[in-house]
Amino acid sequence: MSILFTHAYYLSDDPKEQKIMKPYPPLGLLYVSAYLKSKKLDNLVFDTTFTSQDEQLQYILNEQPKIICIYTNLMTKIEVIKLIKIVKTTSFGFPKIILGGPDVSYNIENYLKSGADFLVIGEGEETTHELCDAVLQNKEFSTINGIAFLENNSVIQTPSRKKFKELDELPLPNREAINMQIYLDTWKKNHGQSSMTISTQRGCPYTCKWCSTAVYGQSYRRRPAEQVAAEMKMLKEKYHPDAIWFVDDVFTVSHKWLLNFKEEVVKQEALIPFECITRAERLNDEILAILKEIGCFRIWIGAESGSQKIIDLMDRRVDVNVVKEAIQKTNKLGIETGTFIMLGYPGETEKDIMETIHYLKEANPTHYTITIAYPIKGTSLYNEIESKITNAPDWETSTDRDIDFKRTYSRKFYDYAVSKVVNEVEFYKKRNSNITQAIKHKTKAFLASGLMILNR
Ligand code: B12
Ligand code: SF4
Repeated sequence: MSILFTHAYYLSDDPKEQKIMKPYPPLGLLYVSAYLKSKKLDNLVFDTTFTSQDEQLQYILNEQPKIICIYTNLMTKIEVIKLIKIVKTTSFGFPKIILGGPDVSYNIENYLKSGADFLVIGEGEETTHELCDAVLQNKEFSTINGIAFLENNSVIQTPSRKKFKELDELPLPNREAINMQIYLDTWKKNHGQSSMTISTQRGCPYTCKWCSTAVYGQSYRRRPAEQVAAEMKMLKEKYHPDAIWFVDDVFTVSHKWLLNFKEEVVKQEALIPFECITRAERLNDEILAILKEIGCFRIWIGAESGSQKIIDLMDRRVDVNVVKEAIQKTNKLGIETGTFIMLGYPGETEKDIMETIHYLKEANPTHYTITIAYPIKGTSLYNEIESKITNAPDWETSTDRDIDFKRTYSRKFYDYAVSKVVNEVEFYKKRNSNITQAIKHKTKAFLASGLMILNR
């Protein structure tokens, strides 16, 4: 086979995820593979999640593909580059390397100089099809929109490709090409229930400064509700998942779509319990009732901070009280809630961190995650802090997560701030039910406060 799709995420190399054990297949790559297949460009998919790089290399050695298309994101980048350097040799037949995915758009020169032959910028389906066809037929490729390549060591970037308008024309992700069962079994073994992903939406119309819009831009396009329900019905019959995660940026952004979706899942008997991410101001009593009715068991509602000042600095365009109320209302309905917190955003002070603790106590989400803010290339946040970068390690062997910049306090301060937030919130939750545990958390929070002072 001439074309191989692969990625470079190896679960066995990810101790953090080995504790979480909620793996999902690379959906975007499966979308592109399916599109090529629908255009009669047969291709193979080698899914690395449950394999090692050695097994992947052996596979490539056996298949000797002419083109290797690799999904690249911020975290898998280092492994992708290692992979390129190994396969661009005689024993692998010098395949052409095409990279796509969210990390390539703003790191064009670096990826090309690391050995990639072509980058597919933005949505992958049409561009990868035209590019693979040109490479295999030895046709001119410089007229293809949405790509980048090197010519005489200079970067050539062709005009951007128009976004795919009619999402219903896209074939479903090529899930048959990979071993879906191993994902389902891993979930079942670790959590008692299995889960799969579905994408119904492309793009997000909002402007949060730290968020990467490298693939879909500030667009909003939606698949017809009827087609999404049909996909759920198919997954239900073929894979029997216990749950679905809609990987959409703002699942309830369109209330009209959600009403249609409700009708369709009921009509097509396609209901599968699901979780989704949305924004607080796109929820109201009616929408929450609909979500509950159609099997939504968890809603992730972003706030990122309990301080309105920080939310505004992020250009998140939401009122912290609206987020708090949305979480409280969702809890009351018996739907689990989750929220994301970011510490160390430029401009954040201790007062803002205290407001975040207060917000978490009052909102009381079932789950929350805390990230120390980092600048993804191409985001407004990156552009804002670029002149304040204090640590930018070698590009090929580090990720954007390793970039540090001058913040209000030292980097160490924020590690202790995370501990303070977690322990204050745990103290608050346990103060009336488990006094021993509560005291333990209060002591840890006290210690963290001391270390924050020392590391200011
Ligand atoms: C689901 C998801 C996850 C899941 C991944 C599970 C999985 N295997 O799918 C989990 C929760 C594990 C996750 C983790 C992380 N994620 Co994430 N995630 C997403 C999310 C919400 C959806 C991805 C998706 O399926 N989209 C739908 C598909 C259809 O779109 P797509 O993947 O972009 O594919 C299109 C193109 O990229 C391209 N394409 C895709 N693959 C390929 C391959 C080739 C060869 C080609 C040519 C083209 C191509 O064509 C596709 C179709 O047009 C996106 C946001 C988003 N809306 O996309 C963030 C997103 C991808 N994640 C992001 C980040 C930062 C992370 C983390 C680093 C977060 C963290 N701090 O830990 C980790 C990294 C994990 C890891 N080790 O890789 C960023 C990526 C930024 C970047 N520059 O890389 C995004 C864009 C979020 C954001 N807006 O900032 N994530
Ligand atoms: S954080 Fe969510 S709402 Fe904000 S721009 Fe990104 S996807 Fe859109």
